[in-house]
Amino acid sequence: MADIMKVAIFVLVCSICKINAYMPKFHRGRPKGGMLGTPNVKSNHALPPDMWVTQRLDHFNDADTTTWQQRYFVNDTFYKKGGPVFVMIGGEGTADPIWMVEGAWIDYAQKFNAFCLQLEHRYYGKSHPTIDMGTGNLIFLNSEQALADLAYFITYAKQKFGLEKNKLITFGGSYPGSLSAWFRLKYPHLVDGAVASSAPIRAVLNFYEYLGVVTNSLATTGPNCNKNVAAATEDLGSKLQTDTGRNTLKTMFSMCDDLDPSSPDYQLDVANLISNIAGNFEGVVQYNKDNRAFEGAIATNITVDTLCGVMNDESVGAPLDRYAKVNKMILDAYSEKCLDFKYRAMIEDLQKTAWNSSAGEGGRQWTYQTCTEFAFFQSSDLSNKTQPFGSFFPLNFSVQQCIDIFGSKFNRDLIQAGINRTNTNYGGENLKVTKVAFPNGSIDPWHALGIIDNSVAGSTAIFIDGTAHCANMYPSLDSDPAELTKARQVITGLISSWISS
Ligand SMILES: *[C@@H]1O[C@H](CO)[C@@H](O)[C@H](O)[C@H]1NC(C)=O
Ligand SMILES: *[C@@H]1O[C@H](CO)[C@@H](O)[C@H](O)[C@H]1NC(C)=O
Ligand SMILES: *[C@@H]1O[C@H](CO)[C@@H](O)[C@H](O)[C@H]1NC(C)=O
Ligand SMILES: *[C@@H]1O[C@H](CO)[C@@H](O)[C@H](O)[C@H]1NC(C)=O
Ligand SMILES: *[C@@H]1O[C@H](CO)[C@@H](O)[C@H](O)[C@H]1NC(C)=O
Ligand SMILES: *[C@@H]1O[C@H](CO)[C@@H](O)[C@H](O)[C@H]1NC(C)=O
Ligand SMILES: CC(=O)N[C@H]1CO[C@H](CO)[C@@H](O)[C@@H]1O
Repeated sequence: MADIMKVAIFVLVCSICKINAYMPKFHRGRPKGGMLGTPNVKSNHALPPDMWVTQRLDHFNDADTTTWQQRYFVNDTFYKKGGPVFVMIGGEGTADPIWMVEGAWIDYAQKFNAFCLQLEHRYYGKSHPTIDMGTGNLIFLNSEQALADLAYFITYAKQKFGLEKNKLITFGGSYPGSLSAWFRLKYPHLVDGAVASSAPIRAVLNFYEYLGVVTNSLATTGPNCNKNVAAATEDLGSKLQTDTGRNTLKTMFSMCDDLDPSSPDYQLDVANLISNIAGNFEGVVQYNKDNRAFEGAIATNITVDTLCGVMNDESVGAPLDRYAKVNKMILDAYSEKCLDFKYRAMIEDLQKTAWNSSAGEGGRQWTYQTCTEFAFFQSSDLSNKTQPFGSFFPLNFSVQQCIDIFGSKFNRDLIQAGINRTNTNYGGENLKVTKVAFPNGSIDPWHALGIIDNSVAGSTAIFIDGTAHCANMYPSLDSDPAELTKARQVITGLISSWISS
């Protein structure tokens, strides 16, 4: 049953990506499907059915009584009377019921006899508060409304399932990791402890540090990988200057279209092209070896070692040939015939407002949240040439997308004001919160915006050397690094102390 569903999902996702691949595989640090991937396991368990809760559209306007239906899942198999309630917080993609039967939190649930719930985030998956994703309708898409959804859902579910007196722990990875910490901050009477995995808790306009961590991660394989990427970038930059060079690049990188310097979009096309090529490395680093698969389990065998193995392989040719080979490897893994880089086509995809449009899997919604609340723009602006991907996709490139997708109002000032508001509202890295565990991985580019030491009194930073984004959430394997196993044990100890105090 689960396998049939996974095949169905796989076919669906892939039919979308074949019809239309203008949306990069990796956009704003987010792979299609969302930042927390699907556990990379073949599950024999039947998946629980969709359940629905009625929610207010606007939790902050008592005069607006409009409601909508939000999806959630239940697994009560492990529950024994008096056990805790565990809530997995949904994020910037469809909530996947496989998390109800697999993952580290399910192991904890078994150990602690917990009642498990997962709530899908508003505007993602099947949780549609408005008729479409028109820009005017997206004003109800933000983290504060999502936290209020969670508060009303928890109150409702505790009553419905007779769990009023039970302790409650929230779980989340990546953006939902931040929600997990922020929920404990805003609604401490509803939650007794929180696990906030790889949580970017500080909003920031120019997240140039991201490529810095990617660079450091590539450097773990030795100094040559970054050197060869830098050499490839330099060659690429000079080939862009001539017609012959541009034609060579088109063939080498299997581009779908010609690079046309007379087009008014030429600079944006180049920025998009190079940001997509760098995205090959970003996506692999962000999810290196972490027992996870997104988009139907493709490309999980491509690791940092694979990429750097190719970049350092002189038998392939010059560094630019090796860079092109990496690109081909990723295109093949996703069954894409050619590399799309047309900026306008990508923007048109992201402008579509129907729930069933290709960017409706979450690309448009997450872009809106980055343009209004968090930014996290992964630019190539790292100073002093300390990353090897060139300076082709500056901050301005990300800001321009907000304007082109949502309208001229969504300019840099609006984005910066949103960031200020987010950090004022939650505290940024000065977040004052207790009983929250913040696991992060040393090679995860997002850890640069996480809690980086035990400076948050009453909460616990858990540093996992050598792992990537949200690694501690996926099912454990015998082959897991000792650090990861230890992190899971620390989390178990914390949960035990939160539910017994
Ligand atoms: C809960 O998860 C366990 C472990 O995967 C599974 O055996 C069980 O069928 C699940 N229960 C429900 C109601 O989904
Ligand atoms: C990854 O696995 C696929 C399918 O099994 C295989 O075709 C591909 O060559 C593998 N790639 C690498 C880099 O090992
Ligand atoms: C999307 O939904 C609309 C209206 O519900 C329908 O007319 C259209 O055919 C659907 N498009 C796709 C690609 O499924
Ligand atoms: C630039 O990087 C080099 C080598 O890493 C370092 O020696 C130099 O001080 C840096 N310059 C600035 C302005 O940061
Ligand atoms: C980005 O730079 C281009 C070219 O310099 C300029 O035309 C455009 O207005 C800039 N966009 C933003 C949002 O600053
Ligand atoms: C955001 O905050 C910074 C300082 O924290 C301030 O200098 C800036 O003017 C603010 N920007 C906006 C648009 O609110
Ligand atoms: C909370 C946490 O684990 N922080 C770690 C994140 O990564 C940095 C750098 O690798 C560590 O220094 C932090 O301790």
